[in-house]
Amino acid sequence: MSKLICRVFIICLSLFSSVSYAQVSSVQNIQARKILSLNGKWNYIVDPYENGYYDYRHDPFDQSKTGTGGFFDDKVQKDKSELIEYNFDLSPQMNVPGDWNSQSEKLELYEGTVWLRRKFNATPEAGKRYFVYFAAVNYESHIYLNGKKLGVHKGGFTPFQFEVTGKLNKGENSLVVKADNTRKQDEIPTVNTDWWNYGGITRDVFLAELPEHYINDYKIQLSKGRKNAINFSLKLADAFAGQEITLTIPELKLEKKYKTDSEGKISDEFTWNNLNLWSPENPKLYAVNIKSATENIQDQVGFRTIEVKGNDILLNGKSVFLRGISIHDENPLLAGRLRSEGDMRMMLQWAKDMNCNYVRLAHYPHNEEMVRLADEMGLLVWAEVPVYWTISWENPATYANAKQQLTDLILRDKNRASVIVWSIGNETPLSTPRLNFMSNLAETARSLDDTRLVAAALEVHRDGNTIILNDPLGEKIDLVSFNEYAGWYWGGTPAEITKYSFNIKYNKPVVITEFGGDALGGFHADENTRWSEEYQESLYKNQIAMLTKIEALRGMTPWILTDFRSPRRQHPVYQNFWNRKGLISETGKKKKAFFVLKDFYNQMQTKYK
Ligand code: GCB
Repeated sequence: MSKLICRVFIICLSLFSSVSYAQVSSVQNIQARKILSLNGKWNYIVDPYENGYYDYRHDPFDQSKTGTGGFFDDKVQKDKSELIEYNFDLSPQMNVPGDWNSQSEKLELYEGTVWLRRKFNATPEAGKRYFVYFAAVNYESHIYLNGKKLGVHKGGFTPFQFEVTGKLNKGENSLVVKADNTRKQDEIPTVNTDWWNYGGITRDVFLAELPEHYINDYKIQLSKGRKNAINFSLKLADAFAGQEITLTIPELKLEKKYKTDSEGKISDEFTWNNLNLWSPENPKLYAVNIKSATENIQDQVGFRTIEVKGNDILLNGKSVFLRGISIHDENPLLAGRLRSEGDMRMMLQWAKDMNCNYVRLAHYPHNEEMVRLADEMGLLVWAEVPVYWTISWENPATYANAKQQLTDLILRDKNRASVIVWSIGNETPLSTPRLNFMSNLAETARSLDDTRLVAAALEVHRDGNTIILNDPLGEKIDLVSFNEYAGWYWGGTPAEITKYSFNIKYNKPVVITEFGGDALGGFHADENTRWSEEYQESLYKNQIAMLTKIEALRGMTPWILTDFRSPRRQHPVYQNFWNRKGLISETGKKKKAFFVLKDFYNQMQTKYK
């Protein structure tokens, strides 16, 4: 009994400590605000023993009442007798955004703490509010400005911000980030993944200047299933009533005026006919302008509806086949996460070259810019959180973390027409605690956004030649989506795949989230030789033959667009830390299977015209 009380106490304590630094929810559309980029060269110190964080009794310096010693002080020696055992100015530099693993050979496999520091000048003005905004830091970050702790954030792929009003120096400031990418069982993701654990500040950093009562969030999208009903809501940062807000869409000659209510909010739904709806064939984006007394925010927004009806997925009321491919946030040509618009455009263009109208941005939130590009280029998106494989289903802090990451993803991308699916996880093993955890996540997604589909990549099991999908989570989500690796991890050679048939419990659209097999680009042999392009080509042909027998098949995102780096992949000849299931090789060359999928997608395009 006392053990139980103790455990509950520890859980409460860990929940409490994760919220002890109040974090305000990230501002919508940061790029359109007044921002100073803090990207560029940051000095860094590798700290495997966390020497800059803990004293020799292993007490954190930033919680000690007496004196300091932590690296966040960013001290320099004042006189020759002073002992300071670190120095940011004399330490090496790395590019931000950028992970450390790909920027220093020594750090390729490093998982642990690295301190990063950037100096910048500021001229704070009275009456303005200031925030430091991080688009992503992997995984746990402690943020300090001028030696003062701003807060802690967990999660490697979602944005966060801390207020620094009143904390900025006029003139020089020192921003220090302790980033730690150590994998831990109770985190999201957990210890076991099949991708490179790129550590560091992997996306943009900004200093944002915002007015009093700034617009923290807004949503402008069609109401569920209604092609002529625009849903507009907005929230100021505080409960400021009577703020005048004007919404305009110049091309439509649409202008609406509002006043915020006592909670600082606006919520409206209005009819608007003759909208030119967004679709992959017509990725129409409207310039949208949201103005208050002190702000003028520009955005580009598309309008479309997405629903399921029986076995069909209806995009703007019309049945669609999702011609997709899975994508990791990694550049095969240049190690690291996608860094620039050019990188992102290259990936999405490859998908378009295969005649895709859909991408699965696996297995975690990708860059906001990637999703905006999908809007612009006309690609539907499956967006996902890293609830991957075997999570600590019974730890409430783990659940709170997963829920936060899902919430942050939905808040960030809810205005993107391209996003049609919120995925709550990938290949999670059946159990009651897992079902509770995942069902609650599904409910969270629906409560935050009732206009999109909620899904998860499920697992199947086999009975003889029957592949069975009966995961009870299937009840709670909109699509039947699953990963299956017939012809690779199980089920014989590619030639044997066609003997399988499916037994699917749910009458919902089937959108296969993964199938595939590895091929080393340029390695040619017969179709029974593992790792050859011919094996992969034959596997794709026969997978397609097998899957098209599913009557409710409405799409797929085979695994995966390009080869990607993964420390789990150790074959010295064929893998060398690469997962070779890409349809495009590490050098950017299309493998034979690329063309098999493209042919199939051409047929599907004609069929669903
Ligand atoms: C899967 C996972 C994916 C892996 C893939 C593989 O089922 O969802 O993350 O990379 O299989 O290659 O084994």
